[in-house]
Amino acid sequence: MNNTSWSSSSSACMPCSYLPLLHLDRPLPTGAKRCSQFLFLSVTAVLVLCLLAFASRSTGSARFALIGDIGVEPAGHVHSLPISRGLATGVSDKSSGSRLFFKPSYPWTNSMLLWQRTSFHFQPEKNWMNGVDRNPYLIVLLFFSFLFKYYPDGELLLLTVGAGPMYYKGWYHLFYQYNPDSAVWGNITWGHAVSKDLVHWLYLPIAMVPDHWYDANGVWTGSATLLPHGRLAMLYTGSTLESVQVQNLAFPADPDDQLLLDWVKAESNPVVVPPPGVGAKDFRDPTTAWYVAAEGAWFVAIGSKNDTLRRHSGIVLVYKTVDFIQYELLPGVLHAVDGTGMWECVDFFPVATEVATGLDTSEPAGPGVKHVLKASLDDDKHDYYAIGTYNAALNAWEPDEPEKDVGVGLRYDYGKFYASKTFFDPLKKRRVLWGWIGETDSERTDLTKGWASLQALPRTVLFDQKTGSSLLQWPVDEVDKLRLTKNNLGSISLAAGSVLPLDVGTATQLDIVAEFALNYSASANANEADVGYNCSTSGGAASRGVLGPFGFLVLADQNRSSVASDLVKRVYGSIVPVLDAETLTLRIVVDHSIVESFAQGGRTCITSRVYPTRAIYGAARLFLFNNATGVDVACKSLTVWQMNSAFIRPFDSRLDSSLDSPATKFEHDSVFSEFKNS
Ligand code: DQQ
Repeated sequence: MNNTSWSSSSSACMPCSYLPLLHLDRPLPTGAKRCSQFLFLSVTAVLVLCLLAFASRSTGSARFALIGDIGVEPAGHVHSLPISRGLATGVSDKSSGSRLFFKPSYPWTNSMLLWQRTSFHFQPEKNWMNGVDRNPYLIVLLFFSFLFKYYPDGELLLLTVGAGPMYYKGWYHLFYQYNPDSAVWGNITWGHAVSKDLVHWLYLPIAMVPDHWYDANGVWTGSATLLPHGRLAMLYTGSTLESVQVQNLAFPADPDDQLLLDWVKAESNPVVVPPPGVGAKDFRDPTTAWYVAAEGAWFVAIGSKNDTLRRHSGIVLVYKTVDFIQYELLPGVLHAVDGTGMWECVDFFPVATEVATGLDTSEPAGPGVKHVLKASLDDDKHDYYAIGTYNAALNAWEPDEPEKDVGVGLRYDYGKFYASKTFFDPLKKRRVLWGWIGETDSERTDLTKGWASLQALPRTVLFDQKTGSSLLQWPVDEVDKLRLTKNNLGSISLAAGSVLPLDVGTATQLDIVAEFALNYSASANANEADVGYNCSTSGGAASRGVLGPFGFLVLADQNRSSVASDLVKRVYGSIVPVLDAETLTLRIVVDHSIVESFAQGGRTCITSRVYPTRAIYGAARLFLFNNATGVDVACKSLTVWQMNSAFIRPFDSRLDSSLDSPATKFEHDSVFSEFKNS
């Protein structure tokens, strides 16, 4: 690409030395198909987030939107063999290492790699972490755009581009899969950190290590269950000496220790082994148990797969227990979906359908209560969920909409987000979702920088009462306390083919909230011209359609933000329903190498990892753009906050020994009072 100036509007011009966001001489795609569920586009910089919208021809119908974003890709020599030990010990590859095996290495500098470390997302001080262990109560980028097209059947489509903490006696606890020796997966132990607010974290010593035959190959994912009278049962998967996946029980050495520093593994371990017909390496990640009063027992779900009859089904087995030592496998399966393969990190929890509040995991099914089943699909590394009806007596759960079943329908996040888990926070009566965000660079680079992977922002999860068929995910309120300088940029009209630099100061830690007004009549006229935008082939935010894309360029500079090629480059996208009387809203949280986006209050979310080589430190900037050829767009309101850094550091008994706080006074027993007499 040559250094030509480009712009077609009254807004600012940006010189480009690469494929420009607005390349005016490029022919528009014709006869394009409707946007599909996903938008994968190759873009050079870091990550791109796009929104495409399809305007409704009819009135009164629901409108939908697709949102998405783009991941990036450097030069060098073929690196050595991947070091991750996942495949050998019975879990799939956890990093992008193998895919980048033959990519030449980019000469990353220390300052580039240092910049990638986040400031308010949880990550260990060093080395590898992955999915969290559960508890009872858990660019550059970027182009963000919308594209509108009339949809003949009258829907407005907007196309765009873990396991959790537990609350225990005043502290949120996070246990996570951790390799103390290296920045790649292996030697999995339980890392441990505590927080008073889910934002500021204190590292504690490793909670559990592989030190028995039944977990010699790793202390894998587990879940805690708070029992009546403050007792705590921790079930986790151990990979044995022979790499058989078994379930083990552990409990706190001192239940009065608010920090839960020491754990005792039960003498009766393993408490559950793979049942007949289940593969020795396909049986892992026990859920938090839920209490079924009619049975006087606790139920625990475990993910697996059934490859008989070439079904390749993801399945959920349920065990019944009274004492967490003896377990009975219930007949049948809670649920199965053919073709979806191994289900990791299964989660099963109730949601209130008529009130905006979280429910304890043991809340029974009934009027106003539905159950969410979530699985992390080992085959494609995405977290899928469905909302449905649970019948404890039949050991059955059925989705409300079979066509949107687990693994074939909705996802928590349409970007990089996996092995998530929820927990019920009794302090704030909310259900909190935490996802694990892997790297999309190479293992080689991870080893150089000395760390890999982090946690997404904890998200409050609610049933979406407006759609009646999806969840809403939103960063926990405590994240707002990190907001510093507020830039209220008011209302901005953006002509087709323009880019507007936004003066918000340093642009590496931001919280961006925007509301867009869509010009439906203009969109209707544009649609008449039958010029479309195909998400699969459009080339990301750099390509143009009559109606867009439009949105934000995050962590951008005036050239391609990253010239590295040893990265996974990908465009992410999905549909966002925009209902009648709703405007299109968007929140984007930027924290160095991670960008989390929430459309329509969290109806659709996309998380990206980004590794700019240029738009870092003072060079990172924020732009609003409209890449449409025919339709202006109005950003009705735009507010951008600088974000503070969180305190994430080792626990210091001199500074942190005062455990008194309002949270400490919380009587967690009261939450389980319903079980006390059972
Ligand atoms: N990670 C754990 C497993 C789980 C997987 C091993 C999810 O228990 O299935 O580190 O990424």
